[in-house]
Amino acid sequence: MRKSFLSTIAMAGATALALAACSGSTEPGTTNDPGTGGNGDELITVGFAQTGSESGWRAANTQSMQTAFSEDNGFKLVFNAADNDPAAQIAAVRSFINQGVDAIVIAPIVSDGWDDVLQEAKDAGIPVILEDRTVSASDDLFATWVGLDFEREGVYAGEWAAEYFGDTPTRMVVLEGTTGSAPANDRAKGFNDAIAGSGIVTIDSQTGDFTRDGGKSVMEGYIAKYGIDGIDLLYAHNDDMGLGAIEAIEAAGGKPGEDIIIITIDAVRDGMQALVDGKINYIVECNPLLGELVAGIVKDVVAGNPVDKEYFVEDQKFTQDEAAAVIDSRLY
Ligand code: GZL
Ligand code: ZN
Repeated sequence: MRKSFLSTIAMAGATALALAACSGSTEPGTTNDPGTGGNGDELITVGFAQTGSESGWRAANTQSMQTAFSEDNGFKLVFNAADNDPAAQIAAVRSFINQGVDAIVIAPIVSDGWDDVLQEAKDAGIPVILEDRTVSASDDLFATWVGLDFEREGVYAGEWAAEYFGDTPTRMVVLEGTTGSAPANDRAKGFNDAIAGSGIVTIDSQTGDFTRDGGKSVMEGYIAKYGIDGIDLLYAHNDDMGLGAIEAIEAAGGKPGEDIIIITIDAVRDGMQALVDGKINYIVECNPLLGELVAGIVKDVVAGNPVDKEYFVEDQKFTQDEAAAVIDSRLY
């Protein structure tokens, strides 16, 4: 019985292939192929909804993703950068659904507001893979999240600050990441948990939207309000806002890394250089090189192989001396 059952399947399969061939199936890799995913020689069409180009980290992440999702690797990449605008990013995902891509990858700008469009992708049978940040929608609406442990990054930063200041009364200002984004929420939580019991007090906390300009203008406001000597510590949720703040501190005649101790997160090249130069005191890495891992997982998802619900990439952390030792060998 079993043998004949299998041979029936084999026959059906062969017929289906023959039909597809003689019906002149559309060019491989075009977006209206019925099933471009899975076959060895056809390109997998992937819609990638990137946040935008707000920081050095983002540039490194985009580069990593575009390199991994190449035609040589079996992909046709449809790329959209949403200029840090959540509504534009959701519209981009909707257009991927309408194009009938084989899979959608999203680096969600903010965590909320994703339920409807993720449901639409699910109804269209298009798997969604989150990279970098994640969403608050239930996890049956996406195949997996390939990201970073933002809360742990905040803990690493807070632990260093608590160690450095101990119970000395310390006035801290914070440059928060994009309001409502997973890294901003979790880096704040991790840091605040880690400094509990220390002498560090948050005197102000506003978003600089992960950009240098944002960090610079918010820091200018802090300096106008408190004065350089009214601030002991700056915690910036990414290097780029920290670098903008450094410009503001120096413009006001202050010495970043001395008058104001600075801790940031990312460890991109410019941040690591400022750390080596003594203008930043401690950096927690946030690894943007996720492309290879995400591309491999997309292939598994499209092929119907089981995948985990989340994959974390390890982050390191650096003092000024540690940065000097590694800066020339880093990939970003
Ligand atoms: C974190 C990433 C953040 C970076 C910022 O993984 O989402 O967004 O920390 C980037 O530099 O803009
Ligand atoms: Zn991170």
